[in-house]
Amino acid sequence: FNVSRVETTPFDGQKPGTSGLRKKVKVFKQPNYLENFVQSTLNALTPQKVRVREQFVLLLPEEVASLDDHIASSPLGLYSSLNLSQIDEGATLVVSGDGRYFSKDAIQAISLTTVLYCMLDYELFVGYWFCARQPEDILCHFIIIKMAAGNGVRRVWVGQDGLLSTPAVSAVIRERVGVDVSQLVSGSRATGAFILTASHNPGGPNEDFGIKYNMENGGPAPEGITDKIYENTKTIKEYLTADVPDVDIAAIGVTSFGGPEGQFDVEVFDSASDYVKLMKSIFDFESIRKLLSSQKFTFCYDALHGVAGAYAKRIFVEELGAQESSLLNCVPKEDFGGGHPDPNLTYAKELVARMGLSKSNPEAEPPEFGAAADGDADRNMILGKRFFVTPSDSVAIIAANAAQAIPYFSAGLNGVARSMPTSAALDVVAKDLKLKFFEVPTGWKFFGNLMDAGLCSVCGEESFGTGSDHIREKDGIWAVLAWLSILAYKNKDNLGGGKLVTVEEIVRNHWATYGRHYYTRYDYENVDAGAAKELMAYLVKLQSSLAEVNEIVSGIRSDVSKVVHADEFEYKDPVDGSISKHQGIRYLFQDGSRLVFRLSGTGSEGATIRLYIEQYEKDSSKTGRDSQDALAPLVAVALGLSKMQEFTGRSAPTVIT
Ligand code: VG1
Ligand code: CO
Repeated sequence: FNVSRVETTPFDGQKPGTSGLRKKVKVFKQPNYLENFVQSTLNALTPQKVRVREQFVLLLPEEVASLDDHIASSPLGLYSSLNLSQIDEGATLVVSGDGRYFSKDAIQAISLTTVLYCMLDYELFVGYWFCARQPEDILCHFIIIKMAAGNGVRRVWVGQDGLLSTPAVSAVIRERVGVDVSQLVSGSRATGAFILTASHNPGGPNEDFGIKYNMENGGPAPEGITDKIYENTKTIKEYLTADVPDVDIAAIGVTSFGGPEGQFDVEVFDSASDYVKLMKSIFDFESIRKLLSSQKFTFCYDALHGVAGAYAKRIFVEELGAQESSLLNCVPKEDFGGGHPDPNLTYAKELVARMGLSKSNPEAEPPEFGAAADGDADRNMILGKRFFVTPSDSVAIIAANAAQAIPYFSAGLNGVARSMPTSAALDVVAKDLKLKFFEVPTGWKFFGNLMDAGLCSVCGEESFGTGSDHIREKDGIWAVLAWLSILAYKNKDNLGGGKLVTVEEIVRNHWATYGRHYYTRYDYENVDAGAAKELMAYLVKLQSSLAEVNEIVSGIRSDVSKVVHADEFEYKDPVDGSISKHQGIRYLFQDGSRLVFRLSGTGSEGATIRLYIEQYEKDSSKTGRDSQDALAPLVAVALGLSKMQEFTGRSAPTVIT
């Protein structure tokens, strides 16, 4: 194939948000829009990450102790542009030798940079979560494949039909099981991924599309990279692409092409097998199978027509013996069947009704356990019979039970972490189990560094995201398997005779032990962006006088405690020292209650204001209240303090979770 340079001009607003770039489909469809973003991303990576080819061996003279010494003593400074630590850790780099005469010169002659540009191998993994969403999605695959070829990438991996869940992409970057390792320099690892998803946002010609880049650890690109990508999008002048013919991504197999820099392969592989294998290595499938196939236990899983459907049948039905009728909406659809693929009490209507939680339509005998996923299957909602588990409680309960119930954690947890707006239920467990604990800004990218450094095993967000260090994304099906493991463990002696321990009992017992964090989130979607900014600015300004704040608070409700601290959340990454500012406005009360205000970074239109409300109740006689009742005073304070209606014109939120 031939490579060509295509001239282009920048687009405004290509700033990756909380989780990549998300825009309306029609925005993405503009000529060059996607190409600009992809090229800007490739340009934001070190050349080594994109163009590394073939393993190479350097013969070092014997008197040179290490490559570092050698680089330091290089008279021509030929290595100066090469930072070895920047080379993809997966690309196997072997440097050794007998040091005979001329070795030094030979090494100098083969400029490392030249070698890296021309000879090192590299695998760029393009993971698509949902090929057939739109004809233009398929087009989108081809655009990226061609650009990858044009940029000197050696090999692209694609899930069959372009389907891969976000957690499966993360898993596959980290390890491709069953790949012919001898063909890959970096063993079974890839160096990065483009994930095509707008996650829980609706899909279809008039809805959202999205793209994000994940790094070689399997996690979302950190802010340092996304900032660079954004800068690149503002100045981009050209992109590279190749005239590679379209590849049939429905058929498993490798297609090879010859290009100016050598061979380029596109490999299409089964979307589920790597992920299934990983899950089997984490959980005790045999004990979950006993539970799921027991007559006493009933189960229901709703994929909301997202990509989780591609995994649900394999895992829950084929591997674990659940009834096929327990799967709802498990056929992936390009528009999610017209629904909003967000697993919460508002949007997962069918599941909510089936679980007996819909007031208008109480089901006679709901299943014992129900769960749902979002479009790209990284989110989860956990339900018991007529019972909702808040995501903040869910991660705390998983952490409290992991070591007993999940083989992967049998040696105990390294530590736990939550996003700032997530309730402090996890904090209490961490304290009790004497675990390291971290509070990070919203967005999964902040957990990755902690996990890479071995500081965190289990983490979660209030936004229905739960996960562990098995990958570097949140994982919807993992969370369901974690809950099923806990249920299987607690019921291992009850499956024959005796009464089953229910989801509700597990949660209520947890509250009795640790206290309960009443929690709710109000979302005001598609608010005028200017009005949302003004509201946030007003809240920041208000923070300068706690006396004034408390006067307002007590004027609204005399039965809430005092605000003792208010700030804008700022995070210093303990691993790389990077600082993230303006991560949400917090009002902290004397009794541990909190109000948090944030602007969403995943919307595609207007602004979304998120208001998080939390109150801690230690007294076990008071942990059984209805959460909206318990939180009513704080809600009133939050709405009054922020002048929500005045700024936004909204008398009620769009969604309450
Ligand atoms: C939301 C959630 C956040 C989550 C992010 C991505 O972000 O609040 O917790 O990590 O979505 O989830 P924001 O900025 O809109 O509040 V997903 O399922 O889109 O990958
Ligand atoms: Co998602």
